[in-house]
This record gives sequence, C-alpha cells and structure tokens, in this order.
Amino acid sequence: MIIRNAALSTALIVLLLPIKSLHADISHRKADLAVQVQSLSGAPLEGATVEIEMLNHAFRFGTSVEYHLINPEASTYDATTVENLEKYFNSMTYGNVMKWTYNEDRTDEQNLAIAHLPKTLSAFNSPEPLRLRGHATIWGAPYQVPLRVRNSSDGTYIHEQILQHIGDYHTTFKNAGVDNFDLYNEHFHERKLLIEKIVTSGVTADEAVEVASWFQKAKEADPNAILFINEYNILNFWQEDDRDVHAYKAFVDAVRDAGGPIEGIGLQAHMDRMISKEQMLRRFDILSAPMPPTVNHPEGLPGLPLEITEYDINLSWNPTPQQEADITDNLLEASFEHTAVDGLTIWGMNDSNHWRGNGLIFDDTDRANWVVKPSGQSYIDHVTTEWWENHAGASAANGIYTASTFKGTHKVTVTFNGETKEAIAHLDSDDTLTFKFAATAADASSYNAWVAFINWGSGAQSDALRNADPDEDGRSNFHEFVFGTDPLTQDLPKPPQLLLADETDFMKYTILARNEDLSVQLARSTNLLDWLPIQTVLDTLVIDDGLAEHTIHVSQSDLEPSLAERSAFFRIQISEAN
Ligand SMILES: [Ca+2]
Ligand SMILES: [Ca+2]
Repeated sequence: MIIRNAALSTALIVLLLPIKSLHADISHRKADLAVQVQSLSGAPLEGATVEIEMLNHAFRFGTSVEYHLINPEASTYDATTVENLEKYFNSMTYGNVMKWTYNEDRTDEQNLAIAHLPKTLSAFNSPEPLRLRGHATIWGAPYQVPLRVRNSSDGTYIHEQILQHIGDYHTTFKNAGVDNFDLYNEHFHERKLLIEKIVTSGVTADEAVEVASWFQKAKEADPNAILFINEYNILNFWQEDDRDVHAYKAFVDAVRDAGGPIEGIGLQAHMDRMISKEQMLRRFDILSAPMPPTVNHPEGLPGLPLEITEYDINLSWNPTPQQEADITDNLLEASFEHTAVDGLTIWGMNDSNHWRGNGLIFDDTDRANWVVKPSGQSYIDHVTTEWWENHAGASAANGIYTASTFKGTHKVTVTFNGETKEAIAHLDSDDTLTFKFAATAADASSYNAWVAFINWGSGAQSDALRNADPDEDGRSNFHEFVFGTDPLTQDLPKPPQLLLADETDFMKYTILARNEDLSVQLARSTNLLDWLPIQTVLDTLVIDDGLAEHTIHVSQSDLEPSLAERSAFFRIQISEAN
C-alpha cells in the first residue's frame, strides 16, 4: 500500500508541474531599465552604484470604496480606510456616487470634486496619485435608474433620457482625469427597465444598434473617454461550454459592428464557485480575441483589453478561508499572466464596508484592529512582494547597469565619486536613463566636486580649503580650480591677454578658465581702491576638459562717461555663479 501511494504521489507531481508552469510567463509585465553612467564628455563610467526602487505598478490594482469614507469633509471619514487604500492600491472605483441617480442629484461642481478626490491620495504610498475608474454611466438595476425613467414604458422617451444623461455625464467628466468608464453595466442581467422597453424585438442585433448609439453619444461628449462594457457571471460561468462567455463576446462584437466604440471589456468577478486559473485563462482568450470580419468591417477589428472590475467572493458556496485564498491566487495569477488584462479591481477591502459583508483583504470585526484574511494575504503577497522588485548593482565597463523589472514607476539613484543623482523612470517598454558625472578633476564643474578628485595626502583636511595654498604658489585652491592648474604644484595659469581693439571693441580680454558655474566680472579703478563694475559682453568658447576661453568685450560706451581718464586699472573678478 505504502509503495503504491508513493508512486501515485510522484505521478501526480509529474502531471501537475507542466500545468502550473504553462502560463507562468509574466515577461510582458516587465521591461529592461538600462542606467547609463557617463562622464560629462560621454565616456562610460564603471563602478557607479545604481539603486532602483519600485514606486508603483503600471498594472491597475484597485478597490472600490465609498466616497463618504474618504472625503475629508465627511463626518464618516475613516482614516484606516484611507491608510490601507494608499498602502495597497494604485486605483479606486466609487461604489455608488458615480451612478446615474446619485450623479444627477449633484451639481457639476460636486461631481467634479468627487472625480478629483483620488488625485489627492497616494498610489502605493508613492508620490503618484490614485487612478480612478468611472462606474457606471448606465445600469438598468432598480434604484440605479431615475424614477421618471423607471416608471415610463415609452421606449423613445427612455432612449432620449439615456442619451441626455450620457451627454451630460461625459461632458461633466471630460478632462476630469478619469481613467476609463463602465459606460454600460449588466446588459444580460438588468434588462427590464431599459433595453427591453426600448428594443421590443428581442433581437440581439437590434439591441446592439441601440447600445452602439449610447457608446457613440459618450464619445461625442468626450472623445478621450475610454469606454467599457461590464458584466457578471462570465469569468465564473458554471458550464464548461463557456456559453455565456461566448454570448458576452458576441454582443460586444455586435455593438462594435454597429459602430459602438467599446474599448474595453469589464468582468465583475463576484465569485460564487471555485474557478481554476486555466478556466479563467481560457475565458480571457475568448473575450480578448479579435472581432471576426463582417460586412461593415471586412478586416474584422482588433481584440479589446480586459479588466477585472469588481472582484470579491460570494459566501453562497460556503468557501473556506483557504478556498478564498486559492481562488484569489487563481484570479491574480491568471490576470497578471494574460497579456490582454490591464487591471484588477477588488470590490471592497474590509468586511464592514462590503455589500455582502465579505471584503477581500480585512476582517475588521474589531474596528481598531483590521486583521488580514488568507485571501487578503494572497493579494498582498502577490502585489507587494512577488510582483514588486527593487534592484541594486554597479555600472559595468560600458557604464551600464540593466535591470529587468516591472512596468511602472521607479526611483533611480546613482552614486559616483561621492556625488549622488536621482531620477524617476516611468517604465512602459525598454528604456535607458543617462546620468552624467564629473569623472576627473578637469571635468568638475563646481569647487566641491573638484576637491573630491584631488589626492590631498594624509592629515591635510585644511589643505583642501577654498582659500588654502598648499603648494605656496600664491594662488588659492579656488584660483587653481578656476584656471585648471594643479593645487599641489607651483605652476602658472595662462595670464589674461589684452587683444588689440577693433572697430566694435575698445578693448578685449581673453582668459582661460572653467566653463561651468562661473561668472566673470570686469571692474575699473583709477586708484586701486574704488572699483566700478563695467557692464560687458562675455563670450564663452568651450575648449575641452571643462576649460573654456572667456572673452570679455569692452566697448567705448561701456567706459562712458569718463573716457577722458586715459589711465585706469582693470580687474577681472571670477566667482562661482550661485
Ligand atoms: Ca596654490
Ligand atoms: Ca599650483
């Protein structure tokens, strides 16, 4: 018996491993971030320290939340909700306040304040704001349809009311920074109040023409709005024949064929049964497939992106905490691994603010102590650990350090020769960021950078001071920096050179000095005590190695009114610009 069991276990493992690894490719979620470290003149610098800190995902990880919990002016504002919203998500959807009845009871100003609130909140505690999904413009559920429309049986009137609302709604939210909108919610499940009163034939193609007019109206009001259709019991459809999945896709195609600009397919995913990752991936394939050729579109149309819009777990099937974690694993992994899925929004994080009392992340029975559930741990582990990477290393001989990392926002910090520089990378595809550093004393553009390159010897901190003259050649270190001479050798800089005056210049000086962060000022005196600044024109010609030839042009008018003083002293003053 023991031997047979062992053999069976081995056989199962052999069978399961290929299935698990079949879809584990997430390379499409990553890109190469190359950090190129160079000298000011473009030569590669080896050995720079490079740190890449992930700040935000490109993939949407969102939750629904109620406005009254996150509105700082509401008495019901909940700091714990806001804290967890900013910690674990980069997107949010309002549960109710952007639906038709709520929306039309508010002023435009109030509706815009609602749309703008997420911009004041942080995504994954980064400097970036939360994104917002708009939910939902049209939904035929009772109490989501205004009373006058609900009570009407006049299809023409209802059609006109819908177009009026869509026009108003998408005019209000135009340029409000809403990522995308569920324009039409639950076509297959909430039919009686709207679509069945407008289209009495019951023919799908007729319904598609009507719905296409809604999408067109939204696009007219806001050409930049990205418009989704949204539906439930698709991902968790109970039959292996995927019948409702095909029906949903066929309706989307019919609306598109009728000219309705559907740009994304929403899947609510209120899970009422265990669904495997393979089932989900198969349904994503069906839904994201291109539209087949039609008379109107002989080439067909490209497939559409998908989003999971309302993921949560229905308690109707009495799932164990482990099953809740397992189905969360399945959905997160299927969504992240499938190339067509752009985002996953859960429908509420904590039990006490969930429509069915089963938030995905937290049991907050004790409001002072939110406890992470197994399903929440699955979410947190995937989103903030497994799919969250920081990188560190050193630039190679070609000056480059490359990290293959998640698409999203990263802070890049590079340190070379004691100098540190930072930049933010928004990584959508392979990209290169270039950092330039002073690599030699001649490269240094400031005194402090220059000082770091000189080997001052031991116990000679004071030798590096700006006014020190360790080589006793009569020039301070700052003068040595400015004129590109050696602070430890008695050498001489090229002196300023007086050039012959020509028709435009009364006189003209050239000096050789640093070309960056320096200002050059000419002054005049008759007694070597009082100095009068002279406005001059300065030309800077960069030679190389951080040195430049500065030419000071002095015209006759610069010297007025005392041209009569034929005898004068001139002083060239060089200082760091700021
Ligand atoms: Ca000196
Ligand atoms: Ca010297």
